[in-house]
Amino acid sequence: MKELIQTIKYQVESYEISNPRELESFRIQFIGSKGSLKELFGQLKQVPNEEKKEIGQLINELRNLAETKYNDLKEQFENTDAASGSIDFSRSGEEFPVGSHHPISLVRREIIEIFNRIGYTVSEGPEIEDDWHNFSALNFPPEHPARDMQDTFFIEKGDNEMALRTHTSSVQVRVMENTQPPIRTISPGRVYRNEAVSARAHCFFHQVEGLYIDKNVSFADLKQTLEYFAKEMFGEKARIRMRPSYFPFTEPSAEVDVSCSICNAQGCNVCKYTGWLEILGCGMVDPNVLDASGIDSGIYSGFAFGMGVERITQLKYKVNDLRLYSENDIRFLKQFTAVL
Ligand code: 2U9
Repeated sequence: MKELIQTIKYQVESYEISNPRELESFRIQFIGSKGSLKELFGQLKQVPNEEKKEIGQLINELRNLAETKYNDLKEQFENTDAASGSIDFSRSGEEFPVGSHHPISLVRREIIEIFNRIGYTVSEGPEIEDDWHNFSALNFPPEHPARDMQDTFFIEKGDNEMALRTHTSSVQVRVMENTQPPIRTISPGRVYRNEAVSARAHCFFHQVEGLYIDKNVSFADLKQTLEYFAKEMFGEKARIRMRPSYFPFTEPSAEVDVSCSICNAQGCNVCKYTGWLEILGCGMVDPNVLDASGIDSGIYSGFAFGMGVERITQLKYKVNDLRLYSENDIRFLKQFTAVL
């Protein structure tokens, strides 16, 4: 028994306490209702009568030792409390690192907000698509090169051949299948192309595609909408121009350039001395596409557009290598800390 008391005395003396949490652990271990001292007092009953007095005294001394240590430290910690005035409130706060949003997220959010303001909702859909939603419903002819292994990642899924979507138009096909016009929606999302990775091409990137279907929708509506977008995104001075183009899902189709904001359309190395930068593609939805998804092309017409978020980000933040977006280099990412 004496040995046990000696061991616990040594533990009490050598117990290191530097904060209130450790002090509480000390209390529980030695003084508390299930602590060592309570146990020692319990064992005193089994001590022969002639030794009881001496052992009892040793345990009492040990209890005093533990309680004194506890009370002294408790007082010490309480005195360092704010109430005692010992905290210096004028001391500058500790700095803690602030994270940043990824530039693609920032720009995607900005694009969404711009279209939200003129009544567009956001639609999302699967990244693994069937042939119908990714190609056939969008009027891709059977021999179109995009249907080739070289351009698209195909996935075997049982008997079904599926593909990683090559554009988010597939989401809008699903919207058309499930909703009657008026439809006014944008679909942001990640898309995949079977390309060798370089500064200018990647095997995945992000798109925002837009779709507007109603009675009497015209090319003039499309142009006005995209001019609004360009001014919101690149500033009041921004102008757009349209060049004829071709896509299977729109007719007529166009590519859209925005005036170069870097040189005020005067010509610089970014716009290759043309004063213009390509930002998106667009067109009137091909009547075949409307009919394929159950929308009567005799009653309704619509326009659609598509843009790469990386491209818009490149122009807005002057990022000239696509690989930077997915390499997680902290030196690149932390440049966006201040942008909300
Ligand atoms: C439906 C019908 C038509 C979406 C459109 C484009 C033109 C276009 C490219 C821009 C750069 C893709 O990211 S990119 O490589 N997109 O040029 N996209 S029209 O047309 C649609 C969408 C949905 C139902």
